[in-house]
Amino acid sequence: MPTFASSDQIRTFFSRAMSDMYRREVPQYGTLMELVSEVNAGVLAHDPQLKADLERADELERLDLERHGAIRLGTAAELFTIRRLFGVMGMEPVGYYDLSVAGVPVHSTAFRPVQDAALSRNPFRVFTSLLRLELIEDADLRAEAAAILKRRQIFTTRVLELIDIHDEQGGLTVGQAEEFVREALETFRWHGEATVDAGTYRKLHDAHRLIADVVSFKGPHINHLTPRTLDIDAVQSGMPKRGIAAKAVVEGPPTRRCPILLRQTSFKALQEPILFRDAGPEVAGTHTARFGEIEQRGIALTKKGRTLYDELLASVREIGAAGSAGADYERQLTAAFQRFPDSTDEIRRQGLGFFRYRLSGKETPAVSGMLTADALDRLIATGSVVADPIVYEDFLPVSAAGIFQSNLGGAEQKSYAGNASKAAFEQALGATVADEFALYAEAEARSIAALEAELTVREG
Ligand code: OOG
Ligand code: NI
Repeated sequence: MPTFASSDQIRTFFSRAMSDMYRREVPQYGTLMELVSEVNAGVLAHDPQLKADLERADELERLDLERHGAIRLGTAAELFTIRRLFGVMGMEPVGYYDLSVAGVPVHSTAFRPVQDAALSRNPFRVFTSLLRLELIEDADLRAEAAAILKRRQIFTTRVLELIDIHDEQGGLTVGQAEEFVREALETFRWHGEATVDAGTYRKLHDAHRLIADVVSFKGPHINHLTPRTLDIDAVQSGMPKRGIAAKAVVEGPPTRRCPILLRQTSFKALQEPILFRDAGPEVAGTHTARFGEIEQRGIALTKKGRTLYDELLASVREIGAAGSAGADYERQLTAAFQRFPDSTDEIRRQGLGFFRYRLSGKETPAVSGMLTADALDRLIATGSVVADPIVYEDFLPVSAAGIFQSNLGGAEQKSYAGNASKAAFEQALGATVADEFALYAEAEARSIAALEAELTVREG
């Protein structure tokens, strides 16, 4: 039996290789990474309690590794194979995001690890969108775009072989894993030459900038990578000082003592030189797609918590207006979120967030039988049990729309009749997407079961 590289290892090789490649391709991403590590180091130095909490929750080590990226695919077949490719690295499709309601002709999922241990080793995720050609109004253009996409092969022959080998053998050796990562990287690299002529690019671009981005190139270039920060406001205000043009507002909830879900901001996509393949001499042009982003993650919310979040956010900002928020947006957002409890204890008591429970080690509690909610509350009150917030590992559709919009040129506000099509997406994917709420609920339930078992052992 050969020894296989673990999927966590392969994911870590891959996320490092992607980060190195993107840093070379987009130097401003390197500058952003430096800013984020300075801010994170500063926060940890001033907040020993937070440092201890992160250490205990197994999050400190993953902090510097932590990032997500995003790609946009053109066809169902590409989505199907990308699922198999990410599967080699232990990344599974979680969640369904319909962005058509916000004027972006795609629907998406996030490929990410789902097991607790895998998440704490390396939570690398890729927000993956599939272009919805059926939303192009012009039938001729729709057919032309489909024909162009049909001709391309975004995967190397060798990566396809290695995916098959992985699935047949049940793993890859370290040597195969290294080769797999090198070959997989080819799919995500930037290509400075468009596969279409300038006229076709223009037509696609006029239908929607995003359509030109997906259809005109050889592959789905990674369009951003996102490190995690402990203080997104500090990074947001630090960006201009380093010559980085930051997006106007931070997406997601406002600044709070107790972070919930996900806050994100980005720097504007760069205008990059490209070459068109015209008959005759090559024609120079530019393309705007690639950017950098930062995120701050907080506690995962239950359905009840998420409903409250959605309601408060919608009271300030309609989804159609994402990205065009006014100057006093932040003040209004903070005011609206007064209604969302700002302590972990209150969030837990009201059933708004997910937690992992563990013994504090301070004293031995006396409990027998089932660990009811009341018994758990008493153990927490007496300090025997601690509730650690579970980190939100997913994305937010309104925020994602805001990030898309700010990088497509804020002025563009097309709208498509909202029509989520999860079934069509899953059919293309060749699998169902996992329900993120169920994953958090299971993680919480596992911690309670473990606690129950531990208490029983002590009793016995
Ligand atoms: C994806 C934008 C969404 C996020 O973090 O919500 C996103 C894209 O522009 O392809 O990255
Ligand atoms: Ni992102």
